[in-house]
Amino acid sequence: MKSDQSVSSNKQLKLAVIGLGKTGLSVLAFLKEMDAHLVAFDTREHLPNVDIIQQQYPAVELRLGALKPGELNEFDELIVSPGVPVSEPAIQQAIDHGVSVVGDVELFCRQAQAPIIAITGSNAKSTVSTWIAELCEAAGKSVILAGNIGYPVLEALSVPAPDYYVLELSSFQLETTYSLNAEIALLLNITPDHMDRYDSFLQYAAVKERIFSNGKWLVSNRADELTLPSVERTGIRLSFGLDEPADSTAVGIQGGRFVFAQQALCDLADLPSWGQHMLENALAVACVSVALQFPKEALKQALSNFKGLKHRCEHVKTIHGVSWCNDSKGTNVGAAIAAISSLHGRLPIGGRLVLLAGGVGKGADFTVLGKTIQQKVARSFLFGESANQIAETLLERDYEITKSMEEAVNRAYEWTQSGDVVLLSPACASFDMFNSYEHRGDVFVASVQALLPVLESES
Ligand code: UMA
Ligand code: ADP
Repeated sequence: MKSDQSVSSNKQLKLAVIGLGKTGLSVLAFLKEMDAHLVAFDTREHLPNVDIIQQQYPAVELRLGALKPGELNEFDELIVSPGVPVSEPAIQQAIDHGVSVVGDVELFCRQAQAPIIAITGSNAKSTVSTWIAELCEAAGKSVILAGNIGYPVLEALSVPAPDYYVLELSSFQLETTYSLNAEIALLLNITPDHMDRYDSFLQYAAVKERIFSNGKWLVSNRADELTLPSVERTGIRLSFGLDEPADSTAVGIQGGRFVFAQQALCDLADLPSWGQHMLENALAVACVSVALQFPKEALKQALSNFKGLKHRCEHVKTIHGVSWCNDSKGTNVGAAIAAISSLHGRLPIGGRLVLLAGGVGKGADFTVLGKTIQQKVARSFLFGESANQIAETLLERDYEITKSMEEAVNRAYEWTQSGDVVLLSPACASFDMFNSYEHRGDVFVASVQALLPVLESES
């Protein structure tokens, strides 16, 4: 692929924008002023916003429906949205014809005028990216947070450059990015996800590792070997972990403090009491503070003020001593295991953990999740496409299959007693029953709230 080709330098270019969701629309806006022939594709036959697109971009040729064999071969460059697999035959044919295939993040990197802090991982990306943005602000720096978090990177180029861009990057985005040279690149963790899109787990892990391409500071997770940069990477290594730091490439915990190079960064006593996975996330944030030499006060402020994000292990309500927790963003096995382990480690004495899970499995193997559930969860209420597949990893007496979120919540309510914790951490995508993970979380919260009239009439 022609990674050095600049779409902004050649007036004769013929460009294809593939996928017309958030990313595709941001690409059209970015390329609007260019004197290039733009053709926009979407494999959906009917786009709800087609009239608006045609009105806003009258010069853009719109082609809807399945991509035809060979129809992309005539282009100079394809700008492909992250949700469109590059394995799509028409895209592969174009690659074979020497056509350059890039994503929006590549276009962004070619133009960005401020250092980039790039974050990827199977889980915790949004949490850590947001936290890093808050850290930069606590240190008095201006920052734009963009990428997979929901704000397309090219939209960030339409406003003045900040001191730092903080980019949450997915594996899909990394696949089509060649010019990333992050000031700091963080690879938080790697557990299986999107296995319906990759040939193997190792292929997925190798795509994640691309975050380190030409990076200055390369930050990895000591507890997860797959996050280490490959040997040929030249940047400065830094790792985070819950253990004691062995040398000055490591941030860790020693004597009740976050420590780097024998220096205390902050006291655990000054921070909220988090579960293990949030502590790991906080250590990743501390690595950024170390690399950018921010004052310790800024780190302490950012760590102690962080409120967490909606739909991530979010406490909803305690009803008659039963605590209800919304982790709807737990969309893969690794996330659900982290949430289960974190809450299990903090159960009140005699309390039991109850799990609500299920949805679109994305080709996942639920065996490891099953083992964790068997060890840590007293009862599971399963729903959606993968309910039976998850059930196969459990003992029959330990789960129930339910037809809806409302039914799962009601059954969990009937089953629990004071001291128990009910966790929604589905380990699956939401699209079989909901519009999004936010919608799923909202339905869960509404179902929990709806228990109250029942309670009121009971008491
Ligand atoms: N489309 C096709 N053909 C296909 C697939 C999709 O034409 O084979 C079209 C769809 O019809 C639709 C458009 O492409 O019109 C959607 O594009 P998209 O799926 O790339 O989604 P965007 O709206 O552009 O949002 C993307 C990210 N989505 C995905 O990666 C699936 C958003 O991440 C991201 O916030 C946004 O760009 C801005 O950068 C979401 C996500 O689910 C949150 N990410 C995955 C995750 O976090 O696990 C990776
Ligand atoms: P992402 O953007 O990668 O999906 P989020 O910050 O949105 O990450 O969190 C997604 C889920 O990941 C949360 O719901 C939580 O259960 C889980 N999670 C948070 N931190 C960690 C961690 N350090 N390791 C594993 N899972 C985590």
